[in-house]
Amino acid sequence: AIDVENYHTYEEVMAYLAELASTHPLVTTMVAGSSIEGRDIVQATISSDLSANKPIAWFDCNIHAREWITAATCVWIIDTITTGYVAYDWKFVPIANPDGYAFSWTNDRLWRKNRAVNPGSVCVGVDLNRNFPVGFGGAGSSNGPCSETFHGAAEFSEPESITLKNLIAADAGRVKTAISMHSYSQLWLSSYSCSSALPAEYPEMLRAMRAGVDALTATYGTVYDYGSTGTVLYIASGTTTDHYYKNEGVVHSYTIELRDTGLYGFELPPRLIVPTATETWNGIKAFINAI
Ligand code: 0X9
Ligand code: ZN
Repeated sequence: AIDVENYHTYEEVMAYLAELASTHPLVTTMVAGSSIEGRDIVQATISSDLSANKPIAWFDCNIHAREWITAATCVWIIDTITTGYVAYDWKFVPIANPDGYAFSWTNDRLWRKNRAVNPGSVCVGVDLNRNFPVGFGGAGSSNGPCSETFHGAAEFSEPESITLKNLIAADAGRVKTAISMHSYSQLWLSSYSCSSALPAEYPEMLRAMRAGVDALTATYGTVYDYGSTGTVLYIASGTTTDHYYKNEGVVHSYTIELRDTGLYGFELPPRLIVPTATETWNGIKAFINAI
């Protein structure tokens, strides 16, 4: 069991997932890859029948180290759906950037990137959400290793981004929706993020995002904006969401920026974990019903 009302270290989250897998019939886990410092990148699957090849709802969480509410929300959702939402298989990478996450606990609460040593630079880390191929190296990313949005030496230069790429590719054709959990800003974002261009399926994406946001807001009145990243937020090149959409054909590929809008920012107090997760889950359920 895990105390979902508090934030937890990497080790605590991994211990919880291992315990769930060994005690809960619907839950399996797999080590999908290793971080630069050798930590496991674990995917948890919740399925009532793995042989049925159901559509998959897939989540990456905490690719940005300091965004602790995202792992906490994914853990809360895992804990909640172990009672079964059987039309889908649910897959989560609760901590997609284990080294950065651990560093944000021990050294620097506001660390964002992974912990890659950058040759020729004293600065550490690659922004994993700039390390994917769509628009790699373009607007909203930096070629400077000291930048918070450093895209890395090449697309997929980092083991953490390769791991997510492999997981999505392994389930190609079955992933009905892929959601990257981030914080903060209260936004539900679609492709494209590498430009202000709109995908061909944008009307369908808007309809689905609206269904999710309406149910999320109906929970506690939390206001969300939604739309393509390039029009609602800012242009960001080399992101997960554009990769899942453009290269893996997942139309319902989104980035959700969880609470808040800046009062606490990345340091959302623990008392807001359960409300944030509850409203987010209501939004995701309504969104899933709409697609
Ligand atoms: O800049 C980012 O990577 C994300 N914002 S954050 O404050 N969490 O760092 C936004 C990325 C949006 N990307 C896509 N929708 N693909
Ligand atoms: Zn983020």
